[in-house]
Amino acid sequence: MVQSRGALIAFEGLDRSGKSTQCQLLADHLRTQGHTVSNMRFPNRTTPIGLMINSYLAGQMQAEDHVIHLLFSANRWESAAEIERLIAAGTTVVLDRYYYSGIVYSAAKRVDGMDLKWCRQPEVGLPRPDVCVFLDVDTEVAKRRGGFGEERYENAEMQGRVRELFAELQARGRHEGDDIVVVDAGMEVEEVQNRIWRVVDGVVDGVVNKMAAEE
Ligand code: DGP
Ligand code: NA
Ligand code: NA
Repeated sequence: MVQSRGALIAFEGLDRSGKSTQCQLLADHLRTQGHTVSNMRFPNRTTPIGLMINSYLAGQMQAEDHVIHLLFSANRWESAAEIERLIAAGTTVVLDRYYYSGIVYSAAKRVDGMDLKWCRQPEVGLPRPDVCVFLDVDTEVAKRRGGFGEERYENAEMQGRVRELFAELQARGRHEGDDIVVVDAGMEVEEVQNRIWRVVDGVVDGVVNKMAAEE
């Protein structure tokens, strides 16, 4: 039997949506089912470009809005070949943020000419997820979870616009092909986890079974 490919699963959400925790829990869950799983997060702050992004987010470096947009995108392209390689080798890859954040956070700045369409262009051609799970919490819930941190973008106004734009991206996705599944993340960790499994298990099975059927 030919080795089936791994699935590519992206998680998105506001800051403080519980995303990073859920990425880890999902990876553990898939491993107990016998899958090989790799976690990645974007921005990947360990590369030279990622270090610049980290400085920008910490407010230690200023950058023109188009420039930082392209750096975030470049930071994903740095890992594109690695993602392709892992998936092809049968590893399921779980991404903590991906190009959906890239599109939405920049568009939320309301810079002239930087609309969703413009912001998407540098992301075109990146490995496409089998599913994107958007963990939805309202900004009040997110704030109550220990408050937004110190980083750029972690304020109620920006987060509110980001949430609206994710909803817009999801609505368009039905026509434009980005499959974003919204999961209510305002509940206890276990309940959110169960809802995510219901979505992801079906997608992962679909990827594996489709490969088996094609053999
Ligand atoms: P995190 O490490 O998940 O807390 O993400 C850092 C912050 O950067 C968070 O506020 C979301 C934002 N972000 C992630 N990806 C992008 C991107 O591609 N473009 C922009 N402008 N912001 C992003
Ligand atoms: Na953050
Ligand atoms: Na995070």
